[in-house]
Formats: sequence, structure tokens, C-alpha cells
Amino acid sequence: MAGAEIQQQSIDTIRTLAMDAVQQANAGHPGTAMALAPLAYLLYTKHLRHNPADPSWPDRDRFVLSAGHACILQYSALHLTGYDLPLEQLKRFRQWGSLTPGHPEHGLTPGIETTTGPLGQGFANGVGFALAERFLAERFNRPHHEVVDHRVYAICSDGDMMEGVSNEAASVAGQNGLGKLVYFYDDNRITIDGTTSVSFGIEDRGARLAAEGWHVQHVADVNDLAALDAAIEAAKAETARPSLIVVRSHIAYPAPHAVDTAKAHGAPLGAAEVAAAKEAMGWDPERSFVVPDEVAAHMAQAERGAALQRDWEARVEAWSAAFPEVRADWDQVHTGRPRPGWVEALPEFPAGEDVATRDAGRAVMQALRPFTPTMVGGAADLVASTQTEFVGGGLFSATHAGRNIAFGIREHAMGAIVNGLALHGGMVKPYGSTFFVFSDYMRPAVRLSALGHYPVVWVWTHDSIGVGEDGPTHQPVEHLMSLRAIPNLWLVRPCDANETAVAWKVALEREDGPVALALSRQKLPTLDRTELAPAAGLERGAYTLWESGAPELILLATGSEVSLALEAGRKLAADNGVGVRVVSMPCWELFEAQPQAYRDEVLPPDVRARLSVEAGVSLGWERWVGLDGDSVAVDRFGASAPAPTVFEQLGFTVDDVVARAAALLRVEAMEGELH
Ligand SMILES: Cc1ncc(C[n+]2csc(CCOP(=O)(O)OP(=O)(O)O)c2C)c(N)n1
Ligand SMILES: [Mg+2]
Repeated sequence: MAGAEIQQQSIDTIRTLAMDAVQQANAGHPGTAMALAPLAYLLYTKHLRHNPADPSWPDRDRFVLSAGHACILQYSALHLTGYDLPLEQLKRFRQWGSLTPGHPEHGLTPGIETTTGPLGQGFANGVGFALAERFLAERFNRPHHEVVDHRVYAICSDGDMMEGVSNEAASVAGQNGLGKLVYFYDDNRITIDGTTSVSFGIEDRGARLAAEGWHVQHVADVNDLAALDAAIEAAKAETARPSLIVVRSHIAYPAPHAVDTAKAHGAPLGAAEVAAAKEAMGWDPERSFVVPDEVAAHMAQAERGAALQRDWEARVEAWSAAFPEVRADWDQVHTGRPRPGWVEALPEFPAGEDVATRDAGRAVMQALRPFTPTMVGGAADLVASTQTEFVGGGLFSATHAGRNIAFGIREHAMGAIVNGLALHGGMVKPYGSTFFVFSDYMRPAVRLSALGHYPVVWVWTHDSIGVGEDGPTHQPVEHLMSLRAIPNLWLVRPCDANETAVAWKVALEREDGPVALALSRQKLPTLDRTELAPAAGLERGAYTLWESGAPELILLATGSEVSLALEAGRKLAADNGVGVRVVSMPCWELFEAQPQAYRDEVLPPDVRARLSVEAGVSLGWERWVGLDGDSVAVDRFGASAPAPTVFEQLGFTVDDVVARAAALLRVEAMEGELH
């Protein structure tokens, strides 16, 4: 190892930058960054195989700061090792438009692999990275040609270890023997509310992960670089099990008064304490944002990083020459798109047959399978229900990287793991699935997929009261609307088998964010597209499915309620001679993105008699039905009974829809007379 003096100086540089940045911003989390400076130093200068000049080099080690609040630690390390993150950006920590936001944001700051901050998510994202690494290694490596071989490092705090999602993810990692994981648990015995003795004093975290199949070590003092280094080497040497290194640290060390206090977690230390800490380190208390030249030179990783990448590129060259087809496959999956020809391969479903959209989804997935060799995913123990399986794709296990991942009943970790799979690169469209009602159990990860623009697919089946006998606990009611409330998430609820195929097309084509599919358990009629508009209309979010004459009334529906609206519309037109338009509206977000002219074409502003029909809460439909419209909706919890009974009891029958529509038309007519 390098000389002790320059090491200490480097570590103290990280500490002072952390203190100074938080002090300047007058907001942030200095304590943990200061305490863990030795760990960041050792990782970024010795163990991490990374290249600051090319933060997206495919075979780099991945580093995840699951304790995202301590991000100034990572920003300092990135700056000092030579990433394109100038000191100026550290001075603008947490300011509008800076590259140093209050928690790490992937896609914004070079070297940030995933967006963290909601505790536990990063832990699980890292498991996704390791699954991706294993999958790609098995698929692309050849004897004597290792082009995929990297580790995943993560730093986790007490909060990460307390959150249930990390335990779910740890269990998945242990089950699958993800030996490339090297995780650190910052055992500082402090959280915001004070000492962990009040909330986390009994549990032996190391023993828990050991019981889940992890290789667990303890380091008594994070400042003991030799012990830390030895533990990291041992963790790297352990390839069959994921590794956890429990590191004892003291928050805000070496600030004389702030050390070991909860206050040091999330508040600036104050000018006097910053000065005192600098004095304790032998630094000039008057100066801030100081990076000694020797430290800059010592920590710069440009050369080491370039050499590591060159070495990899040489291996890739030899591998490409020996296996040109494998290389072509590699290039293909790294475009993030399926192989050409996939659109033509999408199935078309004949009219007349009744098909649940979950079953249509299954057929679509099988058709896509040859075109998406690195598309993996699974269900939270509901494969037989969600029908999201690549038949013949094998099961992922400790000994074989199959395409179907048995996430077990762990929706939350599934969500975060799928996010990690997507973030890794090379894995085209990873997906996770469960009952729609349990989307709640994975919502934090879904939110992050939207916030971080991750190209993942969420497949939720059993999407309404159509679940039937399982009753209100299993019948989603508020879910469609609450998911529509998440910015940048596309929620698609196809109305029949052919819309389901187009929905999957939309999902595969989207590159800048997640697409969620809400699919039915119950069978739905496959609409006759020779007399109705083509299902391709789904790509514009909403489209006129059918109409009779100039519209006086518009019925808007999604998913399983479209055929109901159609039947009601036809009846209204036939019996009353009303001009009716039926609009299928599978994706609000796509419709909102259409030009105004198209939206006005589908929903002419002067047609005010509008009725929405959707088996979910009405909240939000006002946007489309307006003040003069109405909604056939479910503004209560469902009930346990056969699905047709539940629909009938809650007002989803042709007669009900006709009556509600007729009432709207009567009001319109009366208003017409009054004018
Ligand atoms: C899911 C979630 N809940 C709550 C928070 C708010 N929060 C941020 S850090 C933290 C706990 C701090 O303790 P610890 O995780 O041990 O971090 P340390 O202070 O030791 O760095 C909390 C509750 C969060 N970021 N994410
Ligand atoms: Mg802590």
C-alpha cells in the first residue's frame, strides 16, 4: 500500500470536502461521509475497477451508495479520482442545476450507477446488478475469454439494514449465491432519532445475513486500513456467497464534539466545529475546499482506469476474433433493443375468441423470446397467475443463469432488483410481475423506475374487481389512478388480446422510462378489428374504436370495460338513434403526449356528454369527462363473489351504462331547451 502519510492526507481531504460542501450548502449529511472516508478512499483508489474517463465502460465494477444521504462522500471520491465532476460542483452541492444533488441521481452525475436515497433501494439494486453480471457472464464468456467479470460494491447504513426491502434482496442474493457482491454495513450505531439501542439494538445483522447465505466479516474500526483491506480481499476471494463486511465507525469522526451524535447525521456541523475538526486533523481551519496537489496526484485514477479498460478491450478483441457471432449478439443487446424482426413476430389474435389479456401477454412473450435474448424477469411467486414466463428459458439459480427469476414472495425487492437489472446495461427490458393489487408492495421501486427513467416493464395482472371470489383484499380499486399519478410512468390497460400485443410493443420500444401493463385475469372478447379501429391506435394512448354518426355522446373506457362500453354504445345508437362514439383509452400518458389536434379529434371539445367506464375509482376521470360528464366507477372496496356478480352489483352492466349515458343526454337536452 501507499505511504501512510499520503493515505491519511487523502482521507482527510475527503473529510474536509464533505464538511465544507455541507457547510456551504447549509444542508446535507456530513457525519457519515466523514466517518467513511477511509472506506471510500480504499475502494476508489484500490479495489474498484473503474475508469473515470469512461464511467460507462461495460465491465467496470459497480459501486452503489445505498446510504444515499451520504452522497457527498461519493461526490468527493469521484472528484478526487478524476471523474468529470469539478471542484466547482462540490461547491454547488445541493443547488439548482448542479451535478451534486442532495441524493445521488443516476444519469445526472458521472459515476452514479443508480439513484438512491430511499433507504434499502440501493442494496436491492446492487443485487440486480449482480444477477445481470452473472447472466451476461454465462451467456457471453467463453473458456479463456472472460469479458464479463466484475463486482458490485455497496455501502449500506443502519437504515438500509432496517428496511425490509434489503432483507428481501439479501435473501435473493443468498439463494442465488451472488458471490460478486461485496457489501459494507456502516455499523455506526446512530440513526436520526439517536442511538440504535432504541430501535435496532437486539438484532445481530451480521448473523441474520449469514443465516441467509452470506459470507460475513467484521472490521472493528474503519480507520484500520490494513484490516479493512484484508476484509475486502477476503470478500473478493469468496466467490460462492455474497459478502457483507460489518464496519464499525463513528459518525462525524474526527470532529471533537459532533462525533457519535445523531445531529451529525443530517445537519452542517457549524463553522466552529468544522474548524475544530480541521485542527484535529492538522489542517488550516481558515481554508476550505482544499485539495493538496499531492492528494490530487495520489488519488487520480486516470492511468489505472485506462489500463484496466485497455486490458479489457484487448480481451474483447481476442474474444471477438474467436467468436464473431457472440460479439455480434453482444453488440445487439447493448443497443437496448430487441433483434430486428420482432415487431413482425408479434402475434395477431383472431376475433371472436375470448382471451384474458394475461394469457395474450403470455403468447406475446413467447413470440418475443428469440428476439430478446437478455430479457429476464419473473414474478413474486405468481408465475402461474401472471403468465409471465419465458417457456423453456430456464430458471435462474446459483448454478445456472436462466431467464426466469423466482423472486419469491418479495415484491418490493423484485421491483428494486429489476431496476438494477435495467441499470446494469446489456439486459433488454427486464420485468417484474405480480397481482395488480400488490403493486403497492413494490411502489417505491416503481416510483424510482419512473424518476430514474429506467427501461423496465411492470406486468400486473388480475387488474380489477374481475378477480372475483378472492374479494376486496385482492381487488385493486385505487391502483390505476394512483399509478397514473406517478410522473413518467406509462400505465397501459389493454382492452383485448390485440391491444395487449401493441401494449407490449410500446413497452419494448420505450427507452426513457418504465411501462406498466395492467392485464385481466378474466377472459375478454377479442374485438373484431374488421369493423372496429385497429388495435395500433393504442400507440396514441386513446383512439376512436367505433362510432355511429356524428357523436353526441362519448363513452371512454379502458381494459375490460371497453367491450362493455361498446355494447352499451351500440345499444344506445340502435335503440335511441343517438350519435355515439366509443373511445378505447388504454394509456393516458401516451394520449396526453399527442398533439392537441389529435386529442380534439378523439374528444371533440363541443361534445360534452361524456361517460367514462373503468372498474376503478372515479377520481381523475374529470380530466376527460369534464364538468358535464359522469363516470361509471368503483368508489368503494370490492367484494368477494363470482366476478360477474361483483360487476353487476357495482353497476357494470350494459343496462347501467346505457342508463347513466341516457341521463347525461337528458341533461344535455334540457340544457339545450333552457338556452
Ligand atoms: C425509506 C426511507 N425512510 C426514511 C428516510 C429518511 N432517512 C434518511 S437517513 C435515515 C436514517 C439515518 O440513519 P442511518 O441509516 O444509520 O444513517 P447514518 O446516519 O448512520 O448515516 C432516515 C430515517 C429515507 N431516506 N428513506
Ligand atoms: Mg447509522
